[in-house]
Amino acid sequence: MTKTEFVSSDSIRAAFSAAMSAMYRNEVPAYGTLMSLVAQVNEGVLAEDPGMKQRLAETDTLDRISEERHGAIRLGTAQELSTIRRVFAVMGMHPVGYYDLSTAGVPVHSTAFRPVGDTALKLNPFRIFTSLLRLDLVRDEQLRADAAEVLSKRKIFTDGALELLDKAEKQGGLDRDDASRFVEEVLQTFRWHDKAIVSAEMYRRLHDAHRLVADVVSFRGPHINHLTPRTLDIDEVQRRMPVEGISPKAIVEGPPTRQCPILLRQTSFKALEEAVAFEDGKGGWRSGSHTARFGEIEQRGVALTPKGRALYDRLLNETRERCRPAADGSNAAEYEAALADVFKAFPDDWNAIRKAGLGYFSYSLTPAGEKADRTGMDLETAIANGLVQFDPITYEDFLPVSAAGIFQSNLGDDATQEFVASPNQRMFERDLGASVLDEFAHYAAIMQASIDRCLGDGRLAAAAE
Ligand code: OOG
Ligand code: NI
Repeated sequence: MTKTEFVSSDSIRAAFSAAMSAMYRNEVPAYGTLMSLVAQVNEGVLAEDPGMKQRLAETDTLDRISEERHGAIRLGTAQELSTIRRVFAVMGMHPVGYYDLSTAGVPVHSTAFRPVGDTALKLNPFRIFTSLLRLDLVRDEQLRADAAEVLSKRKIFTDGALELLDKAEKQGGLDRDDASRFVEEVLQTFRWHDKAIVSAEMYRRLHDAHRLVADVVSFRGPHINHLTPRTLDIDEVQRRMPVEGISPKAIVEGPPTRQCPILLRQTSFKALEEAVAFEDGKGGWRSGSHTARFGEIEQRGVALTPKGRALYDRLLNETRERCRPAADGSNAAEYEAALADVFKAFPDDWNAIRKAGLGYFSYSLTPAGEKADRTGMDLETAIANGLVQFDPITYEDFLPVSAAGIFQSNLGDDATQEFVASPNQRMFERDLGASVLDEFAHYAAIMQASIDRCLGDGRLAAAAE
């Protein structure tokens, strides 16, 4: 009997992300325009910075520079969430982090399904920010019951996807043919449906509760609501979007432009109003519209420690107290100036960030370090003597305030609503059927492992606390 050859989960994820990209460009032409703009800007940056080009070539990421980094979906039920967890696991994507968006007036909580570990991230970094609707935050009891009823009847996965999912779990993998069928079947879950599963009246009631409630409940499935390629110069893409005829959101979310990038900066073009049909109750259709889908770009920097993150959060709050960005962009310049000014308090030098314990770094021996006798030397002395070097660890997760900004700008500018903040990670993990990985613990472990590799031969004494 011949042994079945399974396709790696990394290559299933790569095929899935390529299929999503093709589908989305086809469904949302403005997204194709954004992709070309990103590719042009990235080429321009690389032409001007041969050093960066070489580093990217060395780490084998140059050809994939403008590929998608993430997308997002919004689910309606615990059952959908736990099944999607199993589906993503087949692609090597695991839940990392818990995000409570209720604080920002959005009735969902979320996690990011993503590859974990350097090799998997390098092979294909695609992740899906996945939100679960919180009907418990909707006040109108009748509406809550009606929405739950609609959601309980829909089936967001094809039979083929579910069969192959079972097979993958039983066998511990999928062969080439099954893997490509799996990608095809799973892709169907994320398609756009221009026919709603509710009446215009029901849509209106859901929409009045919150636009996002209408977006989740009214359709047959969780359409992918955006995809996000990586840009090497987010400010430049933001500037050039209007030239290409796409309308950017008012400001870039996250930290300001810096020498040493931290966390995540992102921006998007505003969601498009699209034609949809609602049930008319007589077996026919009534035309209407729905706004949900957009395109986004991201630029990532170093992952911050809890201390660095607390400083980031404090400075961001301080900025927003000085100047709250208006959705129409009227005070965008003022906001950017305030952001740059307030963030002067965040060191903008890798070694300063590292020494202040604000960021996570990966340590390695230099060629001199490999040869030197480092007996009894501590980490800082080894660095000072050029025996150990350090590189920033890239932040691979998301930012709740930025996510809320992205949600808001795509829900319409008047959509800000108050919900009582009520994080409920326990409920989320119960619905997910698993616990989420703690992002800080994860980065800390990567850093510690790199220190241990430098200290491993026992010639270098531990210095990092
Ligand atoms: C998700 C928004 C979060 C991001 O980049 O922060 C997100 C959504 O709109 O469903 O993707
Ligand atoms: Ni996003």
